[in-house]
Amino acid sequence: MIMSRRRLLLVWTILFIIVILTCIYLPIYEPKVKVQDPLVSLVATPSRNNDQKIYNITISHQVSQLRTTKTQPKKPTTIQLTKPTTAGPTKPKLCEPELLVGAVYCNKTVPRMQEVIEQLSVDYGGLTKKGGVFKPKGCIAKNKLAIIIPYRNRSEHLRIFLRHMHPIMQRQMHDYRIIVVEQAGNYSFNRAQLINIGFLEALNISDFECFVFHDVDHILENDKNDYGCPENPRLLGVSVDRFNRRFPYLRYFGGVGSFSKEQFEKINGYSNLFWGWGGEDDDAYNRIRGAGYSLSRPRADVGRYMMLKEHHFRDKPGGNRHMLLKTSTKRMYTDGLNSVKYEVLKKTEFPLYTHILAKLHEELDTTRNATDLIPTNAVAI
Ligand code: NGS
Repeated sequence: MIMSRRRLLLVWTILFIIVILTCIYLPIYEPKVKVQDPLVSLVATPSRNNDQKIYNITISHQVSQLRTTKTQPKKPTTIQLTKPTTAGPTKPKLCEPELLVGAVYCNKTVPRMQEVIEQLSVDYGGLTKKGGVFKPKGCIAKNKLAIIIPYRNRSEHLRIFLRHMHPIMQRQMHDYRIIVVEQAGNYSFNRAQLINIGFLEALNISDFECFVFHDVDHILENDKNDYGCPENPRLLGVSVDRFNRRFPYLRYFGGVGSFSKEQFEKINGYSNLFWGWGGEDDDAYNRIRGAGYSLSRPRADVGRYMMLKEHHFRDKPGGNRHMLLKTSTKRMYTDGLNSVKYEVLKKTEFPLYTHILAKLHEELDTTRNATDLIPTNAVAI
């Protein structure tokens, strides 16, 4: 079929217009950009702003659907519970000392107090708090313990004692305080009154439940000798080098003794009448038995102590001590904790111990005379 000339011209014109329009339209055409990843789906539509291309980003509805399906909750992991608990948060356990070694080395060299402080005080990264206080962390100590030291003029012994005893008490995991009760003046020493004062003053500080009355010259040789509350009053030092490791006599209660608060109150503490050396511990033994207690003791290899000898001056023996021992149980409810008279002259919390300086009532000494002054008559042992 032959096309007329007119028709042919019309076709060419239309084709020409299409070509022209295509040429105009192509430069301004930009395709829609699709950005997609497994979790996010965006559609970015370009728009023109002078020479810049701006993409209007639309988050498609499918995205949230996609996310929803991707974050479907997983099947929970099963956690095995030993027992369903009905109570609140679990309580910390009772302390169980796990670092005890048994026999320990006794360092008898005399340190400077500052050296001991730098070794043990919290101020220098140690565990002992001001006042000679320690409390275990992360567990509950069985009891609150006061270690009372009747004291006068034994600075060298005290430094050795503190260096040695703090780490042991901390390994035994006691909640404790070391209290040094010093007799003021230079009248005859009265160990028993200082013990009574230590007990009463300790209870003014805190609600202690156990008490160890400790001569400062006794150095423990076995850290398994427990200083906690005893079931019966307890003699802790049973094997002392000074006695050639032999138990001196059946009624012996010297050196280191331990009581619960109730036990000590029940015997009304120690007698106040023993001035000078000796007898007060024998009297305490009579009270313990008189109150119906039996005396407990650790095994000899555990209750082992070394007694420091150097720098040791013994007071003159008390003149009436043997007489007094005949009336121990008669006096015990009127002479003791309930009759002690004293004044606290000073109370100081030093880094490694609490210090109580006490003035005793010397007129209560029934054997009082001019020769009772020390140290002129002190005997070195
Ligand atoms: C006795 C004393 C006790 C003393 C014991 C050991 O003779 O007080 O020796 O003393 N009794 C009397 O004097 C009535 S010691 O060698 O450890 O100084 O505890």
